[in-house]
Amino acid sequence: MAPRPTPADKFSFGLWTVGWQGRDPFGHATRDALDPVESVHRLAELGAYGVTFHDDDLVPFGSDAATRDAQIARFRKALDETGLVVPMVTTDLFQQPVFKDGGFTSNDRDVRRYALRKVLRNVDLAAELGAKTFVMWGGREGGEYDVAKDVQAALERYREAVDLLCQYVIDRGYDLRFALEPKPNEPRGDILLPTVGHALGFISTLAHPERVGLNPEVGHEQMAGLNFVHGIAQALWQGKLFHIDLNGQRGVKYDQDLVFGHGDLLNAFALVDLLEHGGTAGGPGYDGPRHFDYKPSRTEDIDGVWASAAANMSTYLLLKERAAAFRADPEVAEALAASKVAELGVPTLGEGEGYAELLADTSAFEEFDVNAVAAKGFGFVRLNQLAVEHLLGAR
Ligand SMILES: [Mn+2]
Repeated sequence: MAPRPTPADKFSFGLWTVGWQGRDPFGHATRDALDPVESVHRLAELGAYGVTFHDDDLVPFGSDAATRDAQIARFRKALDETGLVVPMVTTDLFQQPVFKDGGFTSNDRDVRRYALRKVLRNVDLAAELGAKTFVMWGGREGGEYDVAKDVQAALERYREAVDLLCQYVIDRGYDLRFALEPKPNEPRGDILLPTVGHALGFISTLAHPERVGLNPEVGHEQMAGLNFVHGIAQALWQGKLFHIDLNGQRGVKYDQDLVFGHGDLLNAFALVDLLEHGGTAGGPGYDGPRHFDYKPSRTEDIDGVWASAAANMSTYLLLKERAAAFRADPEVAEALAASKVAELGVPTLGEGEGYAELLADTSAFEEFDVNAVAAKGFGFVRLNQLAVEHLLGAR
């Protein structure tokens, strides 16, 4: 039996996830549009604690001020009725034709100024609704033709935009941080800030780097053949995991946005173990929202939409149970010790030791038995098999 989620689990969903109608480049919608108010009620019934949105998910693009106010009021009423919170808000700078060459990094300066205005308006709404994180996925920031985009200039404009937004939230006194969401490609042939590593490098150049972190997505790293757990571990290590997008992806192909765990299940197990328990050697875990950015497959009807939403949460909770059992198993503790996993947390140099002391230590080199140490195995396969047996419920 899958455990039942409660708001204490901090599960959240984007309106665009359950609201996806199944339109893809090859086919029409397979489901009717969902009213955001209905989504709020259904997600609350399923045990979620939060709901997130792009501006245009909540208020159709181009609506007049009265329509916008009325729609926001309906949404707030649904939040009040259900107790759902809005931990994160994001801006759509990718669907409208005006953004076909991007928002912050469009070659057209007028488009860049319009994009900034669209985001600033949405930052005000995010603060009003109590969101703590403002995600920026630059899906259209990129290109297809190397000669048509000056990437250095594009990064300069990207930085200009993020610096301006940071200054705005600081001046307004908003308790809001920004989280960049890397993705290698799709919809652009190549997207700027394609991986966790690229985004971390970019953040280090900003005027207010402390205000800006990451919102990595499982599938986005795995589309590039990268190990998501490694990316998350580095983001945690640098204090930059501000938010996370959980979903499933099967290898290097288009962005599948499957249910969490419906891709690389072993990597998902290690991810939940890391988020819940931190590193074996004592590095930090994660206590923010467990946000699902998935798409209910277009083969599903509306009942399948809600079943898939529930499946994300069930899978997470099952993996959390399995990871706890793994951590509590004395045989695992013994295997972890045999593999010296925690020993990596011990500094390579001793207290107060520098290169002079290291050079003077004959046991580190002159007397070090290279062949004896090289002959000894690490036992990593046995440890991984214990993880597999816990994951499969065999222990
Ligand atoms: Mn995705």
